[in-house]
This record gives sequence, structure tokens and C-alpha cells, in this order.
Amino acid sequence: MEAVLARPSAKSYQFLSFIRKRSDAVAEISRDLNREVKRISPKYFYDERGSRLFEQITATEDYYVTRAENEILVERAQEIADLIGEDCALIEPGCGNCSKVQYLLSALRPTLYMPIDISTPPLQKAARHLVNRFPWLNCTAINADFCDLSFVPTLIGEQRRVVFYPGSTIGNFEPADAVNFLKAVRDIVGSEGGLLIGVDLEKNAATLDRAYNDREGITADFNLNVLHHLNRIAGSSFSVDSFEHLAFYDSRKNRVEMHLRSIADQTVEFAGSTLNFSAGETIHTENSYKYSTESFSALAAEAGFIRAQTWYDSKHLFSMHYFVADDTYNSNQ
Ligand code: AVI
Repeated sequence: MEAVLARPSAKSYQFLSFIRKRSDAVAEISRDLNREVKRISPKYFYDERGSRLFEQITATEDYYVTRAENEILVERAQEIADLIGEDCALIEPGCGNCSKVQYLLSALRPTLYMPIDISTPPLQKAARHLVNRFPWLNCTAINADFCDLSFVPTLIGEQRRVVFYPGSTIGNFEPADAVNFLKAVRDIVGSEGGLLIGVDLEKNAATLDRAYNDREGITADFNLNVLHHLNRIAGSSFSVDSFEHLAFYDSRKNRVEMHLRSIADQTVEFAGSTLNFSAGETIHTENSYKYSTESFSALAAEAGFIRAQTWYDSKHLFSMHYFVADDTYNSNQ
């Protein structure tokens, strides 16, 4: 992967691209669609339209997640900033439209802000908006799949590092993969750094079912849009109208599952192979795990983090944790 420097419009703003070749993405999707249980990684939701639809989801009455998290950030920004401390480099993997960090920036005043996102135009737009709104901000925007953070140390140097990971995006990983991702974060922040992370709490099935089946049908459009995205990047022949949105909470696994269900027997051409679907068969597109404070702290402990502080919204729907490095942690254990 080679970094491409694009138009540093001010001394304090850089845009770097580490995007993988399209053929790698198509090969990965093809592998997943040819498994016994077909699946698509949720990262492919976020083309330009998908990113817009996600923003619309966050504004629906039924998707409580963003409202609850924003309430915490607005109410607790100073407290959070005091705990994190001065002069850190703030790294935000999967920053989307960078809306959440805006609540923190004035209180925290990081020496560097590094937003990372896979979706190019929304990242460019968000980063430009930020540097206009906060003219003092030193911003290096990275266009990349944030699952590989190996480029971060060389770009940041010796500054103390804090990773900001809001939105409960950690819930979209399988728990074992979440531990591996948090281990990579722990390696990046080192023994002096920290992790500020938003995690959706376990709650009743009705609230969760409503949040992922909003009455405006935006989550359904968001889920189905992944097939348009695939058709565009892989030249595949998905007939989007022949699939329907399915989302439900599985209380045994503590996760909301999203699928696309085929409404007929059909075949789809994808990257040189023919995929057969029977009516009712699904493609698994997303898991969204929910955690208690205790279960998430245990997961983070496996990656070498100790919980320093937790904040909740007034309805106790969502949690924001600050973790620091556990000095006694041995990564080989
Ligand atoms: C980005 N992520 C945390 C969202 C979630 O709640 O799992 C994505 C989403 N899927 C459906 N609605 C929102």
C-alpha cells in the first residue's frame, strides 16, 4: 500500500489514502458469498449513499444509539477531557462524518486529530468541515480500512496517543475479533495512552428490534444498498428488489443480526461465479453485539486495558468508557 498525498490545503490539514485495490475487495466479498452461510462484511455498507443513509438512521426516533451517546459527550466533554489530559494525538478509526468528535475538541484541544475512514468523499467533506470550524486544529485525515492500523505509529511519532472509538462500532466485530482489534489499539496507544470508546448496552428486545427496523424504513434501505454497492464495484447482477431486510435481536448471543432475505429462488452472477439462492435464504450482513459494563470490561481486559471511568446517558441505554493500559498485561498470555 502506498500513501497518496492529496491537496494539503493548509499547513494543518493533510489527506492520505491507503485504500486497497478494488480487486482485493471483490476477492474478499466473493469468498464470503461462496461460504455455506453467505455473508457480506458490514464495511461494504459505507459507499457514498450508504454513509448518507447511516447518517439518516442516526436521526430517526427509533435508533436511540446516537442520541444517547451524543448526550454523554455533550454533558461530559470537560470531564472526559480532564481525564484524558493535555497534548494528546487523538485517533478516530471509522470516523464517518466526524460528528461526535466535535463535542470534544474544544475541551480536549488535541495536538493532532487523525480521522480514519474507508469512504472517501464523506471523509474529505467531514475533515474539511472540521478544519474550517476549528481553525487551530492540526488534522491528518486517513482514507483506509481501519482494521489495519499499522500505518499510525510512523505518521504520529512520539506524541501520547488516545484512540476515540464511538458509536458502538466495536459491537460490529465478533467478540474474538473485537479483542484482536483492541490489542492492535493497545499496541498503538502504548503504556501512556488511552481508549475512549462508546458501547451500546444490553437491553430489552423490543427497543433493539425497533432500532434496527425503524418505522421510516431507512435501515432497510441501508441494508439493501449494500447490493447496489456490490453491483457497482464487482459488476454483479443482484436484483435488489428480490431481497428484503431482516433484523432481529438474539438474546442468547446478545446481538442484533441483520440479513438480506431472498424473496424468490434466483441466481446471481458475481465475479465469474454463479450464486444460487433459494427463497427465504439469507445473506448475513451485520452483527451488532450489546454489552454490559462488566462484560465489556472483561473483553477489554483480554486486550490489556483497564477501565478508568464510565459515563451513561440519562436513560441508561448507552455507555462511554475510558480505558488505560494495564501495565501488568502480558500480550503473550
Ligand atoms: C455502525 N454500527 C455501530 C451501527 C450499529 O448499530 O451496529 C450500524 C447500523 N446498522 C443498522 N443500524 C445501524
